[in-house]
Amino acid sequence: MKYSAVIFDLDGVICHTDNYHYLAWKQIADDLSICFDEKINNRLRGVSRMDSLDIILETYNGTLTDQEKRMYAEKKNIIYRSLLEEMSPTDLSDDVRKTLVELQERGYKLAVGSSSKNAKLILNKLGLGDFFDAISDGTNVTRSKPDPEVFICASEYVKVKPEKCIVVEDAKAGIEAAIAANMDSAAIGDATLSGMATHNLKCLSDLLVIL
Ligand code: B16
Ligand code: MG
Repeated sequence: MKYSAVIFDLDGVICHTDNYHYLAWKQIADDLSICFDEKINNRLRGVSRMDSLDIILETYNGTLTDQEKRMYAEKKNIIYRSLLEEMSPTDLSDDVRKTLVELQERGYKLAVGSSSKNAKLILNKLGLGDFFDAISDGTNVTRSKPDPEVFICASEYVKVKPEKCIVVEDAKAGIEAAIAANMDSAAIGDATLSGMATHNLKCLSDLLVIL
């Protein structure tokens, strides 16, 4: 087998919490009278919470102290987590479920590589709390994608060399992180537009043909 491990980004690959992120950030932007739309929201894909706030503040007429920034980021997270309460195993698509199960049966190590500090909560909500061999997320890294740290950690957790890992990502920053980690990548959604990935997928089960 060319690869021994598959590292999945979470938001935009396994599930779709984009709209929850959007609704939560929108409330913060409205509080600060900042214009915020889907186009700006797209730039937040794969980007950490604090880096996302900095992008939103690009058009803010004023300055916030670090303490105020932390307060707004925490407020966004409280709104976001209350929206996540809506999630359940029915939010896992048949295509994603089928792909994960088949890859596990074929003997691949399966890991998550997500920027989110809420990754474990989301996986539990989806009924995938115990499914993956390893979870590398926003709680074990100090640097955000496009830095490769989150994927390097995932490969170390499953004890597979980077050259034998493939990353599945929906964000350009995530594909850049995979390249920096010396890993092949499969892009889905927005990330396919970057033209930088090793493979482009129309849906997750296309992986079953590539691997
Ligand atoms: P949190 P991923 C990323 O998840 C999201 O795409 C991004 O929009 C979010 O800002 C980031 O997680 C941090 O999330 O606020 O929950 O820590 O795509 O890397 O799985
Ligand atoms: Mg993503």
